[in-house]
Amino acid sequence: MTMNDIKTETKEKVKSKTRDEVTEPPMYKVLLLNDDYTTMEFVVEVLIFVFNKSTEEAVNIMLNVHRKGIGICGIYIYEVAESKVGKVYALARENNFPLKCSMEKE
Ligand code: TYC
Repeated sequence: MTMNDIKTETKEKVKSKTRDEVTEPPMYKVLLLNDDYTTMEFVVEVLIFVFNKSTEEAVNIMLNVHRKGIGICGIYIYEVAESKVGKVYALARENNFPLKCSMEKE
């Protein structure tokens, strides 16, 4: 192996590492679904507590879901989206609301 071969190999390794580091992870939309029983107040609280929304943003998202049937609460990497969906279900269950939430690859 010549010095040039080694240089070329090293450059290739650096290049592919750089490419890996800039590759963005797949993102997931967390969706909230409307129902007739969950209170508006509870949905707003969930959006503030789980999705870190301001009161104004939370009210807008909740009303959008209430009117359209479904709405986006946020877009996250897989693990974060999954954790937020889990938190929504835990809170809904504790409070006896049938609130539904899901995630979808962007
Ligand atoms: N439709 C509910 C009501 O009128 C409010 C609501 C909004 C429920 C958004 C769920 O994801 C939801 N009380």
